[in-house]
Amino acid sequence: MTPEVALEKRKQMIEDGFCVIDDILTEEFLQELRDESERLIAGHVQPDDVIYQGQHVNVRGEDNAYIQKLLAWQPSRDALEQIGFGDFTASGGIIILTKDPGAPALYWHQDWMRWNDPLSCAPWPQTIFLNYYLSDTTPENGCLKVIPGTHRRRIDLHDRLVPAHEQGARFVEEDHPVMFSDHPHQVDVCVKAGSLVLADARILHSAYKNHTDVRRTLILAWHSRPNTVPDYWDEVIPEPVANRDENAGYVGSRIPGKYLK
Ligand SMILES: O=C(O)CCC(=O)C(=O)O
Ligand SMILES: [Fe+2]
Repeated sequence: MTPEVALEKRKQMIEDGFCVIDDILTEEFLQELRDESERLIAGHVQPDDVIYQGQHVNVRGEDNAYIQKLLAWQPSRDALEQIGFGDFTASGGIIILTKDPGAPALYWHQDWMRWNDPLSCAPWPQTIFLNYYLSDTTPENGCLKVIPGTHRRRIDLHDRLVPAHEQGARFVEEDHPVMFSDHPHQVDVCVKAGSLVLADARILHSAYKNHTDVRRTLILAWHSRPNTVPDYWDEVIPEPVANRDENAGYVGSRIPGKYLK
């Protein structure tokens, strides 16, 4: 990645809340991950409550050499470093999320769990997901969709959504008119297998239903950085962030409050 492209990706993460980096995995490693994810899925029973997320297999790097290799994958680490995100560290595990043939859409949601923390209004990302799609994705097979800018700006949808995952969204009906809606500002994130999608945990995102007869597999790895101002940041620091009390013990929350304007 050239310095210009890296700067562009960082800008997109800050302004839009997501970006795509192509050709991160080699063809050989991609095939290893396909084989390994199929093996893991075969030995897994999908829980009933994750129909919208897919198989949902949790794997720790320390328990699986392929996953460890992915978490330490040098091209990804280099890309993060170039963008200025070298201080992000992996949680240590990944989740294999699928859209099996005919599987339903994923509901609109965001994954930030710290909405009581003033860091919620940081312009820069604190927690991101690294999404590795193991096949090409399209609206037909369940690609990701996002609403750019919603990691920092409240829109109509924020106040109409059922909170994500175990907090409610897993239990909504498949025809829920808001959770599975189309939004005028949504963007389809169609990628090539082996590309890397980076996204801010705060961004509103969802995924289409898989209308094909081939499984769409995703390996998702959460990464977070320290509660500090990033080295690259030379613009204004929002007042709540500047005055944040590191020892306040903010209670976790998935529901955006006063820090989402
Ligand atoms: O399936 C996808 O493309 C995204 C998955 C996701 O965002 C989630 O499960 O929280
Ligand atoms: Fe998500």
